Amino acid sequence: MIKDSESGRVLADLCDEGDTYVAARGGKGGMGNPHFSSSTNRTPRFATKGKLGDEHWLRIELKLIADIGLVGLPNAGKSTLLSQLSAANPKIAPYPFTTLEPQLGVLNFKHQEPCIIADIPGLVEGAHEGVGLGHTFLRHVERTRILLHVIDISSETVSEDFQIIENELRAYQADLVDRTQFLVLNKKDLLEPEELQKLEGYFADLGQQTLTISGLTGEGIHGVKAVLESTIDDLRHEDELAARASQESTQKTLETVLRKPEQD
Ligand SMILES: Nc1nc2c(ncn2[C@@H]2O[C@H](COP(=O)(O)OP(=O)(O)OP(=O)(O)O)[C@@H](O)[C@H]2O)c(=O)[nH]1
Ligand SMILES: [Mg+2]
Repeated sequence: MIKDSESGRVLADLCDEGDTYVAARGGKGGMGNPHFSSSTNRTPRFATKGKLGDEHWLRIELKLIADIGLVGLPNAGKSTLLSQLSAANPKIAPYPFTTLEPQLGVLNFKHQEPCIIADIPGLVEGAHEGVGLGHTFLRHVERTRILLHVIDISSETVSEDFQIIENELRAYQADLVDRTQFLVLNKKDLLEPEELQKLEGYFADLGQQTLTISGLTGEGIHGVKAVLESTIDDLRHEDELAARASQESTQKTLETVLRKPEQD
């Protein structure tokens, strides 16, 4: 994304491969001496200078284009989940802020085209105001279709943990929380079945779609893949319908415009 550095106005958004944008045009070229040669002056000793080109200060932002984004508090198990879903080999360790830069993985499906998952560094309370690392990286999930909010259910403060991330997403960009989102209840191996059931009930009452897994043992990973595959299928189908509808409406507008002179 290319923005004017002073006003912040978006000048271009290069989303597709091969997209180009001329940010500053070069000045008109000068005329070299051959231009002035004539039958009487075969080797003119003068030339004209070119004009100055445009100058702008720009801000260029790189936003990863991934289909699925992993968000959550540090140490929740995001990188572990990425390593289970894809062939990516991110660093995993039992302390916060193991992941310092976004990591990408490719998720292959049985019947669908593969999709890209982005694991971003852990978010903390106040991330949208610049606390921790996360806020810098939230822009990388802006363009994802699905968010997986990974939560460590062995934490003493699960509901607060959940709320912190929800608040951060909302504070960063309100429509991030409205995105297709699944709450991944991770580390089920550390909980008794009754405790687990209670938590699942709690989040279901909040209207959350939950997926319970253990990133460590791999339990529930198949379920996550299946849900992602069918969700991606639905979203791609919606995209196709939207594209067709917009094509039809352009066609109709064109037809109306073309028919108008006849009526006049
Ligand atoms: N018992 C258990 N431990 C897990 C599970 N998933 C992840 N862990 C452990 O939790 C710790 C943190 O995992 P990571 O995948 O590095 O967590 P993260 O969310 O990527 O952390 P940051 O990169 O710091 O944000 C590691 O020690 C993992 O082995 C799980 O399902 N069960
Ligand atoms: Mg990590």
